[in-house]
Amino acid sequence: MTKNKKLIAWVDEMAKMCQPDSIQWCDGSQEEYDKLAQLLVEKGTFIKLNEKLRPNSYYAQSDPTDVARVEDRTFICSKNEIDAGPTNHWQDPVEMKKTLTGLFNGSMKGRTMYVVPFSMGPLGSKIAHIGVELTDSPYVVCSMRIMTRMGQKVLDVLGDGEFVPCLHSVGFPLTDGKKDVKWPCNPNKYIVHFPEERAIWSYGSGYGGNALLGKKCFALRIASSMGREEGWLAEHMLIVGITNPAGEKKYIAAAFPSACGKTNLAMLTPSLPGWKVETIGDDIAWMKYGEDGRLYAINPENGFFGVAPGTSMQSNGNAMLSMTKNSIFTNVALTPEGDVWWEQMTDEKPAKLTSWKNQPWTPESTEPSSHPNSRFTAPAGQCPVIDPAWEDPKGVPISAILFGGRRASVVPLVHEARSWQHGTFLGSTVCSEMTAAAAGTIGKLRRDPFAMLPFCGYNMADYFGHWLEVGKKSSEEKLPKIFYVNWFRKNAEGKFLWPGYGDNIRVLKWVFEQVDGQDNFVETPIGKIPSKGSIDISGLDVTEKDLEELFYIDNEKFLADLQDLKEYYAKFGDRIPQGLRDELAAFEAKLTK
Ligand code: SAT
Ligand code: MN
Repeated sequence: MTKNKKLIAWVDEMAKMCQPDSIQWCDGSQEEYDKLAQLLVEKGTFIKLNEKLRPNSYYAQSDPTDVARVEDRTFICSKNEIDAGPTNHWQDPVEMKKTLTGLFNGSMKGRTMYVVPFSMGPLGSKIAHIGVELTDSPYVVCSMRIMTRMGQKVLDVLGDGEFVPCLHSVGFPLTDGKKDVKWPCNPNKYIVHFPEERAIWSYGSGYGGNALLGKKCFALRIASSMGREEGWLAEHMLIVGITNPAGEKKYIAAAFPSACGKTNLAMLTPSLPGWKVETIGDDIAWMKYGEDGRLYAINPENGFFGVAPGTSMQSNGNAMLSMTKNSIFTNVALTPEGDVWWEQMTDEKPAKLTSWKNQPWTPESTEPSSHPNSRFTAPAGQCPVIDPAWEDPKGVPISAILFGGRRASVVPLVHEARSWQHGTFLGSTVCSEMTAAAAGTIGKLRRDPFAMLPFCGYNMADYFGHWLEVGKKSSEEKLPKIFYVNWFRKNAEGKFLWPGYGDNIRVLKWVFEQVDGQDNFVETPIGKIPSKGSIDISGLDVTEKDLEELFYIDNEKFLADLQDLKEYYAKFGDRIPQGLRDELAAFEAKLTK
């Protein structure tokens, strides 16, 4: 229970609007979780998986229209439209509140409103922040218990303090004798952020980032805007600890657009003997300055909400081992034994499955058994390579930041920025080639600056400016060094030049040594690249010629990229900060010299 007046008053006010049959304050206990899971089993939302194969785990199929984040229904409602910027959808906050109040009015009739206090980050950490989600979905409550620190212990830490109010309804009131369905939702969806008020209202969806409001809504969109006001960074980054054979350890953070293997890198099994990689987080990093002028990062989350298809013992054994128990699986396939399966989990496809659409499935079926955005929800503490410091309230000192994208050509395996400002420029250039089969789009660049495109809670150009400002608060020696990687370069025959996966440790090793001051680099117009022989290819069948291709820099191609970037920057008009204009001009000069 709580004495927090603001919280009590807010719950009261929201309950008056949403009109639930009852209100339940969640304590976060195992008993409470088990009861809610049992309730979900009775409703048909959950199927309990075979206790012997997957203890204390559940399987859910969503409504087939509610399967992913809805970016076109996601709004940043700052007072002024320009503060949301050209990459976000905006509506006037007063208007939006009116619309939403209409929708939330009576939206929880016939249901329970759960009060879910949660901490993003280790309880009591100076880097952490608290939110409270009100939701009418017990599926969301169960998921929040895995994905965040949740319950009474959070209220204890909160005391009279500030919290981010997060209101969520699936928008399916049980009025006039309406029967409940296994995945209630509403075709009319709104995922709305009020950055000035630091509030989130989400209506109509029960899935992932639309509904688990601690994740993208709070930990990225609202937190990025809090960070801007308070001088810290909320980033779409994994965090890993790397230990070299001498036992020295460094932490790095890395941002990639989707489909670049972020979760795999976060749990990488190194192919180089003596090297160790340990996981702090796979999706989000919050970074604040420590007293020593270094940036310290925490993973604000408590679990992994990972894409299931493609995950296997080969591609990511540590992820597979993280979800052997106490996990929730959504929109994958169900086996006759009461376990889960998805595409590429095993070489051999099971003979018979129930698909995510609840249809019989066989290897002859023309549709995949699992939705491409099907997910596992697993406690981070179950990861076999979870870093011993992953719950350290101080966070871990970040020595390097990696950006990357998927590029078949142009961009080398790795290059290093000349400075924080240059690194910020590199972050702003993050893009991936579209792999969609749609005619004419293959190879076209999708710009995703800092991999934050759908997650930046304010004007993206101001966000670039914020990065430059953060850098000015410390000195280059103390700031993380910034790198840009591309695991996906191909040769003329269309074959990948780099093996990727566990061999990416070879690139991390170079990064580690650069941070250590080894200076194994040569200067190029794009930044520093490894000097000959400084990428360890021992035991690989990568040839010297392959390496040359991996690091080949074609000025003309970079100039074409630069043209595309200029057009992108133009969208932001004069808000692009001077520091990035300077970097762009300097880059162009180097390329044309
Ligand atoms: O659904 S989430 O937003 O949590 C997952 C993702 O899109 O990365
Ligand atoms: Mn993500």
